[in-house]
Amino acid sequence: MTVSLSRHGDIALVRLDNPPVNALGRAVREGLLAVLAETEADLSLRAVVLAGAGKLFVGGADIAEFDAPPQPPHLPEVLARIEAARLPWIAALHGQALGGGLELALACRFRVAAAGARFALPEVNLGLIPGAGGTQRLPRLIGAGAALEMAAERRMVSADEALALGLVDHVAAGQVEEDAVAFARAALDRPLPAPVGARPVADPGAAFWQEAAARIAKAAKGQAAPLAALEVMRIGVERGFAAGSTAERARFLALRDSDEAAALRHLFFAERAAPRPAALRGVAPVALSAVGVVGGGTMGAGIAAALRNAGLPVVLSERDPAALERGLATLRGIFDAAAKRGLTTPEEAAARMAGVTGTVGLHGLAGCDLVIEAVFEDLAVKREVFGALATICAPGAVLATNTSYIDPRLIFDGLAGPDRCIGLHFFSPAQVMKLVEIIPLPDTSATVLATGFDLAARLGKVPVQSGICDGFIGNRILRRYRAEAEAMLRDGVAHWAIDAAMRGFGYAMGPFEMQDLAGLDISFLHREAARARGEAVPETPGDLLVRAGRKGQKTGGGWYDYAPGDRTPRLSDKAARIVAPLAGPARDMAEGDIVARLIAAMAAEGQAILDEGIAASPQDIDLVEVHGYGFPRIKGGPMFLTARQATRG
Ligand code: 3H9
Repeated sequence: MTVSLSRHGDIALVRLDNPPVNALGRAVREGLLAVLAETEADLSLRAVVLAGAGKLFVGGADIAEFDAPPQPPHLPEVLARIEAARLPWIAALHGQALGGGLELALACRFRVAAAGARFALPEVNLGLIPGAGGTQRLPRLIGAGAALEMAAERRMVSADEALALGLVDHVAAGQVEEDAVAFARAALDRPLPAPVGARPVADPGAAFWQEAAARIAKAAKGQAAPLAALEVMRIGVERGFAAGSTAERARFLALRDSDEAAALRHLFFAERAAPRPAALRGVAPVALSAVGVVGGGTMGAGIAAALRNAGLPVVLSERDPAALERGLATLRGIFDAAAKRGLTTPEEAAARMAGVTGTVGLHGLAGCDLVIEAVFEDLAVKREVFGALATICAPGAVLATNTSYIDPRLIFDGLAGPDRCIGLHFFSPAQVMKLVEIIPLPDTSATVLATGFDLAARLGKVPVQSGICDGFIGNRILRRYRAEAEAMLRDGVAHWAIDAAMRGFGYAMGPFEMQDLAGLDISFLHREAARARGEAVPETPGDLLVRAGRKGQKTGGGWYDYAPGDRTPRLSDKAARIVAPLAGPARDMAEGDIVARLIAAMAAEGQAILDEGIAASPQDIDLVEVHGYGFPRIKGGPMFLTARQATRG
């Protein structure tokens, strides 16, 4: 039974039981109406306590239903019936009450919270607004300011905060269902308050709404939902509950069908599927008590920081004392910066640093269960590191390379215990970027593969398994993306027009601005090395810029000019003259066409990657692009976007 009814004397206890998160799917909505009819008809009852089974009250509406037309009974109607019931309903809230789950609680006459309960309206994360009265009842309970922070600005509140705000009436000292029954009995001795939807709400005035709209629009980064939540809340505050509810429902339904919401739903389910590949079901990972990191450069220090942020003890190895000192200083800088930004306390930053042991050479890594190599991208250097580690580390220790381009089969070739070797490709800055590409070799054991996934979960990262190819999934698509951008240059489209189009699409920067940030010299050196080996690598505009001393931001110029200490790209006549020999006769191209051509190239490469079995699913490719390369989340990823456009014709 998804909705069950039991009796405690004159109090009914309704329990929702719809694992894993008691989502308010159709069966639950029907069940609620059925118990409502039963309790309303039972004149021996005086109140109804509503609780959720399992680890939380309700995680929201059933997101899996949103790809099909809404099915009756609709949630707003169910909630309106609960609010208008003869018997007062008392929500007993534990774990979390999210989205439609909080809206359900708002339709009750009272709310009792367990001490650790938390409350949020996270619909905007899915490109939606609350669609069952959340934007209307919440301001009537806690005021427009606090309600807006929750509905439009992702604020989650604890039980104590909820009590202070008036969102809940009581925080349970003991078991929340029992407390709610006792609360109900006591409440029945007093006159009942008005239903939340019938309560008055103070209008904070036009200036408040305008200021909030400006703030929310700025933070929304092109997303429609946050501002829509404000707009419908404002209608309800200014024109009343009925007008607000009608506006809310209309906006919710329109957003539910939008590309933005479909994209965010796609990522919601992809992100939840990623950590649990079917092939690893039941496979236990290696238990990690200490992790080694070889190399204290930007990448190694970033990985060490990510490990420490997750509470794992770290041994950081460098080849000489000076390099170790630099690595430890980089790491300290990362923790101090986090404390300065208020992300941790100074004490916590110090504790994270205290959990790092520095060591010169590799012998200090002997006690680690996992060692991640993040040294210079050079096959011989990496082989030397693993040759030594294979004898230093215990036979069961996992050996991982963070290589981004070198074939890991070459790195580990001939090593004893090939089953314990794996690629773990982090993205810079590793303490921030969510993506980890997990690259098993032909001999990697399931236990070691499971350890990679387990590590990613512990670090709060998104794991994507990749087969072996040049650049794995992400850098291979990046190469294709850049090649297509350069092909457009040869067709006469200006680099700044391409950058502007991709920024307009939602990237933080375009492909040429990105090259300036990363530095043009590294890929130039790769091409030069290939040429030295006798490979036919055609001249690129990047070659011309580097030869002219323009390596990007670090030299004050690349594709653009940069003023000292300022990362703002400025158009450069000089750069334009340098690349002119490789650029076609100038022509305009509409922004939409530029974007379409680049996305099509990415999706085509993604399809090739799928066809070759390098990636398991289009979802995995989209996760790589969104979490590793800044693809705008509200567009869902190149594979999703291309498929959705194709179904539209
Ligand atoms: C809404 O409510 C709209 C209303 O305003 C209006 C309606 C008219 N639906 O995250 P986990 C699944 S919009 C369906 O790994 P955790 C999830 O896919 C909704 N399924 O667990 C996964 O399935 P599987 C507003 C859902 O413990 C499993 O549950 N609410 C839903 O780390 C476990 O998920 C939200 O946006 C759902 N609502 O975290 C909350 N939620 O095992 C979204 C989860 O098959 N959910 N699943 O892979 C969350 O934030 C987290 O899932 C939660 C649990 C905190 C609940």
